[in-house]
Amino acid sequence: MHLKSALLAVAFLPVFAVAQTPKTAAPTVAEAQAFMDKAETDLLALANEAGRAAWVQATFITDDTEAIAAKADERLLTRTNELVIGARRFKGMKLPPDLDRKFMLLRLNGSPTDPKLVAELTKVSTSLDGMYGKGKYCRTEAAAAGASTDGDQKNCLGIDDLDVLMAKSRDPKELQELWVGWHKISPPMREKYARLVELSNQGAREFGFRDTGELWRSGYDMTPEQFSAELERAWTQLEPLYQELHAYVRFKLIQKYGAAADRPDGMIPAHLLGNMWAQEWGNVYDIVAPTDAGSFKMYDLEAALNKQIGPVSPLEAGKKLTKYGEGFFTSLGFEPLPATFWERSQFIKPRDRDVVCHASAWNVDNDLDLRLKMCIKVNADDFTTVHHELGHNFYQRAYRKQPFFFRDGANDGFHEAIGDSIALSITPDYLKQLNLIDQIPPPEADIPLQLRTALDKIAFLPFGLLIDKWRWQVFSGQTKPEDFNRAWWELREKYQGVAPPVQRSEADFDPGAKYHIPGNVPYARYFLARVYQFQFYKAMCDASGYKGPLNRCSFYGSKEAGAKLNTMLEAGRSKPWQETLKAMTGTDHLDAGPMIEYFQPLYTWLRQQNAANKVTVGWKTESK
Ligand code: X8Z
Ligand code: ZN
Repeated sequence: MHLKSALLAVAFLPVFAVAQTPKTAAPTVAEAQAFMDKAETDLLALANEAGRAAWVQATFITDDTEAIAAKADERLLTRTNELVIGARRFKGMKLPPDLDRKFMLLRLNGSPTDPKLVAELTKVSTSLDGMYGKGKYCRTEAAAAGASTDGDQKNCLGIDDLDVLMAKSRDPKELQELWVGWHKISPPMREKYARLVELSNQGAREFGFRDTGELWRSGYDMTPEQFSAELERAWTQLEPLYQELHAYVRFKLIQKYGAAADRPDGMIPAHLLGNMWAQEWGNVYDIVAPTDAGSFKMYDLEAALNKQIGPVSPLEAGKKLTKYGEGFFTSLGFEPLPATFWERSQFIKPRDRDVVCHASAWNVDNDLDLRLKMCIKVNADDFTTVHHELGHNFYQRAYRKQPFFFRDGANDGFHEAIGDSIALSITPDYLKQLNLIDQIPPPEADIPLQLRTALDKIAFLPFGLLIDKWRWQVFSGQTKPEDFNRAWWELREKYQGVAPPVQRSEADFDPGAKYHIPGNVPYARYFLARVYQFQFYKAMCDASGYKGPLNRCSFYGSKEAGAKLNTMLEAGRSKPWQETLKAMTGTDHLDAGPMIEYFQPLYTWLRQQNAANKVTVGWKTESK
């Protein structure tokens, strides 16, 4: 199932239905089992229909495909509602553990029970997704003059093109122009988003949750309060590392850009970090590279990939980039992807229609119909993203034999972490084995290499945390629609220490310019994944017999690491994630330890640099 459909399969249950349930004899375990069997059969069929419709919509956005996808989601949600209501009969019964767990998972659903409202919810939700997919920034002739874009004749750029320009441009004026241009796609989403929040909350409430945020936080085999506390605990462990990185990067950006990067409050302007959302900063490595790394010069992965892939069509290039990811998994002992994956995936942006370029991985029939949907460009970011997405696909295939309710990640953070834990093995050793680089860098390259990784991994943490902090406030009503943008920037300033490049107001709707808000995809999963992936990576390095500093480990080709991973993947969501994690890593909780171990040398180095440069660590915000 497509991840988003899985989450849309979150439905509701009306109170009046309880009263309508005829009074019968106490139900038996056999009846509960029969009820669940039927539920799984029905939901599988409806989820597959919704998955197929969602695929066509995401790869060909039109009013018709939106209507078809919304209708299929409506059918899925309506049936889910009926089942959650029907399941009330079995509440409180002593059931075999697997059956009990399936009922628990079924109850993690809640959408409005009024048919009109559920229809409206799926329409609003599909339409927001389409608005993001269709989003473009059309540059004026003057703005585009001198800029290297491969946009179409009207100079209209989709997010795939903008990603490249944000990564490569070193002109603060141009970066600001692109940032402002893209953020114009979202004000028209504001009203619809506010309605989505109302409708989704109504559903959650009908089913006994305080609001949609609480419903989302309930899916982690612990209470919602415990879940929030887990996130805070991990963030507290990692925040000092983020702060040092922030201070160092800010210092280097000021050296490069001068006044354009220098704010008296100590924050970094959000357009200067090589990424539209300042969520990952690896693209500005060249600006912040250490000057004391001896003769080591960072390799240019993009150039190396392009050279090896050769002068082929963009589609061939996209497939070849994907093959690197598949090759890693097969080296661990996994079967190659099915032929249909290569036939049915969307590897590149089609020339003549709107699609959702934001990368995703699908299993359209919850069996072997695996697909990737990307608008691939051959560069370092998409190389990582391909591994990320294939992690989803290999997970989907591994748990496909589980019953329907267990065909999912142990939790959604696991799903997001698999491919990334593989991508951590893209070390110089690995790149050398693939003939992408000629020489293994010397030991003094470790700090630069760790810095390059930290710019993506550590820089992401506060962003990964704040997106759902914003949404939880919105769902709970603490943040009202008239404060959407103010609350957004308060969190971005507080957690990330980044500031908007130009004045913002409630005429803007900046959250809507980030896919997961209009896409309605929960985001705490990515924060979890940033931490879990180092736990998984360490476990697989250990399984492969690797000894040495964690950041140099690659378990490429290790069948032992692969077997360990496969055991975790095959289990799907059949057990509480704590048990699955324990079997994999020996630990039963989210643990920042391996991530901190990985970056320990860099942390020491950053502190030395910041002290030597007399840099103030931290920043001031009005809300702090
Ligand atoms: O959305 C994604 C994946 C698809 S699940 C490409 N990611 C987050 C993002 O882009 O914001 C991966 C990293 C974080
Ligand atoms: Zn993902």
